[in-house]
Amino acid sequence: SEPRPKKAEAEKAIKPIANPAADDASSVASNIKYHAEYTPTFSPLKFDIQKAYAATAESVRDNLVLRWNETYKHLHKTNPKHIHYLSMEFLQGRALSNAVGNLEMRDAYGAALRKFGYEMEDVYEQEPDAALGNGGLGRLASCFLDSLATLNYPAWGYGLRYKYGLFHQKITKEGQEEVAEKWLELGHPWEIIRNDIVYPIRFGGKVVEGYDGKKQWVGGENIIAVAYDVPIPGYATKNTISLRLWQTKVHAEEFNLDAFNNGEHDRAASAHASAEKICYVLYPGDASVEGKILRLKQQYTLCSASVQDIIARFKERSELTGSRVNWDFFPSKVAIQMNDTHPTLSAPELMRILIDVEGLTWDQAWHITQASVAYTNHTVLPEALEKWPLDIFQKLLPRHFEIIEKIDNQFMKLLLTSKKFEPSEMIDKIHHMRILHNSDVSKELKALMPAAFAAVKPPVATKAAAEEEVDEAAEKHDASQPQTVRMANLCVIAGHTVNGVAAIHSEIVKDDVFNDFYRLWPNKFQNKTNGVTPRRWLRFCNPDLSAVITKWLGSEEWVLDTEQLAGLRKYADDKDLHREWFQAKRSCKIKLAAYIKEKTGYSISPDALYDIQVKRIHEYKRQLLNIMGVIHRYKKMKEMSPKERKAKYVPRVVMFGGKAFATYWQAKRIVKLITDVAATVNHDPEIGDMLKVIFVPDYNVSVAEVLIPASELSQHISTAGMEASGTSNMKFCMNGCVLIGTLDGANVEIREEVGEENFFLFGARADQINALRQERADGKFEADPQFEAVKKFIKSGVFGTYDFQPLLSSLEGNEGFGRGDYFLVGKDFPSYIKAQDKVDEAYKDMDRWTKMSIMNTAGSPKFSSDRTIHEYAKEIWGIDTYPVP
Ligand code: B1H
Repeated sequence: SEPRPKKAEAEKAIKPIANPAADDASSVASNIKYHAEYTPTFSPLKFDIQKAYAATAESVRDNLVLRWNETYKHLHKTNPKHIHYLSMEFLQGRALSNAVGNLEMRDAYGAALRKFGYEMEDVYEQEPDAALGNGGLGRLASCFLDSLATLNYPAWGYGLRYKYGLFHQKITKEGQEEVAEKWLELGHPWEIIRNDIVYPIRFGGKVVEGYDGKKQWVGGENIIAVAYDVPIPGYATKNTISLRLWQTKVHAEEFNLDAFNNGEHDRAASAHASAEKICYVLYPGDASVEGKILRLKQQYTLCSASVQDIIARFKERSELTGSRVNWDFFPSKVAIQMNDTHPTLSAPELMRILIDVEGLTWDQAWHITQASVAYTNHTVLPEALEKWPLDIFQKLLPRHFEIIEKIDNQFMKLLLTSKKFEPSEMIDKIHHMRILHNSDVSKELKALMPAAFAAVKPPVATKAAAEEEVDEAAEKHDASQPQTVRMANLCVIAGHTVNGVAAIHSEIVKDDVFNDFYRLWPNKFQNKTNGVTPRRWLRFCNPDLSAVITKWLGSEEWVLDTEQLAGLRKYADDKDLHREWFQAKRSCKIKLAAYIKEKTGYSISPDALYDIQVKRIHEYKRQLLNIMGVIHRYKKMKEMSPKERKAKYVPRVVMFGGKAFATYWQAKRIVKLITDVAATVNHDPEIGDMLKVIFVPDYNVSVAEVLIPASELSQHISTAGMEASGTSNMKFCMNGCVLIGTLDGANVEIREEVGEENFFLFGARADQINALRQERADGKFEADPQFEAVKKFIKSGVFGTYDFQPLLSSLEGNEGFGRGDYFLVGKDFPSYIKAQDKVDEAYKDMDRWTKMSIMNTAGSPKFSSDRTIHEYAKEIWGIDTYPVP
């Protein structure tokens, strides 16, 4: 490589220009220099790496803005149907490396930065992750945006601009500590404020009726939402779409000058403070009433601003043709996807605006709303299906409450007359399916109910007696129970489509979670198996393996057409490919080892098997099963001679990463157990490189980009039926990592695609789980002696003095809250250990292992989010591709 010139010399040699850089190093370099001088966000004179990052980002942004404006113009002119993806979470990660990759300008930017004495990778590292999400659900939204742009679909992403992203995780002697995250502190070059895109948002107040009978929502707290747009470039296309993030604030006039001058400084700025706190953090704790109100305000802000924006554009584009706005066309121009129940309010908000502001009738508005919105369910965990206390909801959103009440009544009527249920089931179905839980049934409905009963019951003697019976049945559930608004029920009722996120999950949605709704509307339900973008998750994060793939497939077309990866199958036994594949994997492992050394101080050998489990810490994901398996292995090793040890096991590094919700104590104890086990095992001279345990702190998108390429075995070991899909499983699979897992979520489909001989399966199946829990409750469960020995080993204090009893108690007893091993760790333990022994067996034969690895990448085409997005586009949204010419 060429020698690096001195920085000062290099800078002088480059003339700054303002236009976006062309695809050559010197034009890129002058553009970077231009920004260092004329878009300064850091002080002049020095050009340190931070400034290099900022100037490079701005230079790349020029390119994106050009494409962005062209895309907007093209779509404005052609006016096709757009998808609007509403999500409370977007886990974007870093933008610079991704944008340079999608623009296919890696070489030019790399060479330009070298002229200034910097390596591109080091400059990339300067960027903090945009972590506006918790985990899989948020990252899925970001992968979807990448695919929507890449495939040239007309699309918008809508979210909130949280001031603090997901907390940073610090690992101390006490376990996990949370530290506020500050992605905006040094400025965020990837966002552009749109000062002209501002919408009013109201909370509270009351509903008044004008003499024309029209409802009006007045008073209350009034704030505004301002648009910040983030460009989302497609790969190898001009199309660049927007992620529009809303920031809450109030107009300057709300600042109370009088109060301020009277010394009441906080009161003077209270309107500002109240508005701004809405966008402070992602998922504020909602145990308190205050917390619930804030969370609901966040959700309403996202929905109201986005729906107002969508409507404004619809009207603007209708008027372009010179005709009056024809609302009947709305569903042929607008699709709205609700990412889980968090954006549910977009449905009643659309109703409100259409009726109260645009003057449509209820029926018109209902038809338009239903034809536009659709709902994705991401979980079957009952605690995640959102329910808002009715009183809080009604106070904060009185007009929406009225609208929901009417939707609820209309739904109950439909149910009563649907003939899909036996009249004898009807009261229970209403109780289970209606939106307003435990709220009174209106008179009108009560009048309808006797008819429902009459069909099966002997005729009741008098009308009064019939009514009495109905009253009794209808109110059976009402008494003294908390009244709530069930958002999932509203989604299913208001949306035209409901989808699950993996085949098995979508079956559970139909057979279990929403079975009654499925009986009523079988055609509403679909499956859309998740996917991940092969750009970020293979091409960019794993250049070593990508180069091997491209060489053997003869082109880089697989980046857009993952089906081509299947072409690797025919070389799966080729010794030359094996050698190159192994080398690529090894180079990723060496990079990871350096990263681990830097972050944890532990040294790990690149010759060991790298075994990784990264995801949110949750009991159902069973990191506890993994660490107890590690303890079992450690204990066995200690009982063996070095020779026996080598014969049975291969050297292994077991790595964990993931954050626990701040108040999820059991999850935090699991983190503590992992780090305590690591502290003992990693310092045991008898064990050495045969076993190392690593907790990688502060897992996020960028950390995943280092871990996943280096992984050889990855663990996806949730209790069957509980993980809706999982998406990291797909990323590992693409990167030639073999999975150990249960038949849960997308594992089922991954195993089908890669072949069962290339997947380590264990554990109970989803359809056995209920019976197994019952067996346990009946006291019929026989404990596994190895599992009991592991518990005893922990209790003996080998891993220190921390009290793990509250954690171990969850595995003991037969039933009860937090007891009785609800997640069946003990039940699945023996079969897990067997599967892990098979892993060691397989890894001893490097040819066999490398073939398994190749077969995983070759079997991964289905898990591209491009496939997923094409399916949504065709089967749910009804949108077409519009490449910018
Ligand atoms: C998933 C969530 C989720 N499902 C509530 N549900 C949240 C629910 O802050 N909240 O209130 C946040 C997140 N996240 C995940 O979605 C599933 O567990 C994964 O299995 C799935 O792969 C992912 C994407 O579909």
